[in-house]
Amino acid sequence: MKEKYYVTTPIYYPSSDLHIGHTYTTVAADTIKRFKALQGYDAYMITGIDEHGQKIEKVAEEKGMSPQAFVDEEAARIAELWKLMKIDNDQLIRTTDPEHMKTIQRIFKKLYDQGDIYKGKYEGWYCTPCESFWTESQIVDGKCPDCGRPVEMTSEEAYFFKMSKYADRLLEHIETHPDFIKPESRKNEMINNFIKPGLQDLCVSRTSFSWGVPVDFDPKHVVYVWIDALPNYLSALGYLNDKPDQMERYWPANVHLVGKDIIRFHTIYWPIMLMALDLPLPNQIYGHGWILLKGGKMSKSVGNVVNPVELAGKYGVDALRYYLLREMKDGADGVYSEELLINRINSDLANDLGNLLSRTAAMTVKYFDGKIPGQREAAALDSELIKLAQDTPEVFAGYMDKVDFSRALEAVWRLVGRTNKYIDETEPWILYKAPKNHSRLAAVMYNLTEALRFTAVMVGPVMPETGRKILESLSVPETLRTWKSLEVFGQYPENIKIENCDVLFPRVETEKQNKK
Ligand code: ME8
Repeated sequence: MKEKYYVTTPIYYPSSDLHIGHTYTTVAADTIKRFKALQGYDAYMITGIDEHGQKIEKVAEEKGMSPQAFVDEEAARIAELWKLMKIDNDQLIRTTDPEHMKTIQRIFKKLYDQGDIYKGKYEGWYCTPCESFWTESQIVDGKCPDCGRPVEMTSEEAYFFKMSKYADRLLEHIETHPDFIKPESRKNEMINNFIKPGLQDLCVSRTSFSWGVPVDFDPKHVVYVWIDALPNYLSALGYLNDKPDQMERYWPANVHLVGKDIIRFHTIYWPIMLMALDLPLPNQIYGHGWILLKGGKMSKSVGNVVNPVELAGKYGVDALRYYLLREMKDGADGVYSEELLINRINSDLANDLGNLLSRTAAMTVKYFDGKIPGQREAAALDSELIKLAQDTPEVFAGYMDKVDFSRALEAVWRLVGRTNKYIDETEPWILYKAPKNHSRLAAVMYNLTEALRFTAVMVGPVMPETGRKILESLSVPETLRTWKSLEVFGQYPENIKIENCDVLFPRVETEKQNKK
């Protein structure tokens, strides 16, 4: 039986349109899933929508809609966006799904029955747009420390989760599992800023609004935000609900991919909730940085967002996927710029990769009518290219497993660059002139084709369409499109016909370039 790999994204708020920040996380999770599936894992990926809460209630009201009608409409749009972005998610979890709601009610009851949740009174500062409670010491000049907008003092009866009870166990887990929180810097922040100073009990119900999962044994309360949202990773697998039970198959998650804005909830509240439920903890929570615009963080509530549908329409889905994964580095913040995106398309995609494919295909067609002869003469010059091609998959996989897409792609582009250089070094057009050199020419074309096969298999998880197009242009048989097939260079079969191919990535002409 195949080993499993379970990867998740946050479930996003549908209160306004999703932007390239959400697209980044989802593309990243999809790429991990595709890569693991390529390696032979039973890979499972979920994403979803966080549909409850006061903010959704308000937005729906402003639009003159019921909250349910509003979230239904948004969910359909989000599903479209992920389809456009070629996201191969196994489920799109919605917190309004009846099965998810069952899970939440049963978790709440279980935690209440065992004494981890108790009834008390909530008094404190509340930021409505962020749906966050803050203590006196956390607010900054009377404003929300996250978004800088005014907070309101609230007081109401509420249920609380005893966080502090599990703090020591959590700290020990984090300290004994070095990969649990990544990148490293986020781990230190969690330990020093949140866990060590002491955890406060978490407010887990509200009575001031009703758009949420009702607490079934005390229905004037609705379950409050994090305890409704986080268990989506379990409700997807049928935990305490009536969906097919896939807990044993997929839990614990291999990686929860999240932005740094919600790493605290995923590395503190979530593991504590799991401990209370007596469930194993996920292997890793990876908190990536933010995509910033020149002026600061892109955010739905600030309204300065970059629309992925527009970008994909203008530059292509694969180009956008590549740009996002290549430019975001080391889990740090990255600044979005259309100019950089265009540069990546023109240099990495059109110039380096696209030209390599079109030259290779065109030369094979011109010199050998598309069929590389079996009689091939190797030369010393080949070994460097072959070695690099053979070594690259391992380097690539090492970075992919560290969620370091940028370096993984850099490794592939080293191979692409080396392959282009090989064309310059071997000068196929000169070899072609003398028939006695044709067996040498055959070896050159063969090595180019193999190097491109390796490249295509590796880029496939990042750019599914591009990977497939390259493999199809080179008529690579299915059996040589697998990860395992990259173990040995030189498997490309004889008597396969290569055709001239369409341009992979058209160059983007900009006004600046036209002026030159
Ligand atoms: O927080 N750069 O939903 P949300 C990079 N519902 N990533 C970004 C980003 C940016 N500028 N902006 C958003 C919620 N993201 C909760 C989550 S999970 C159980 C509940 C991505 O719609 C990033 O993954 O505010 C971030 O963590 C997430 O979207 C926040 O989405």
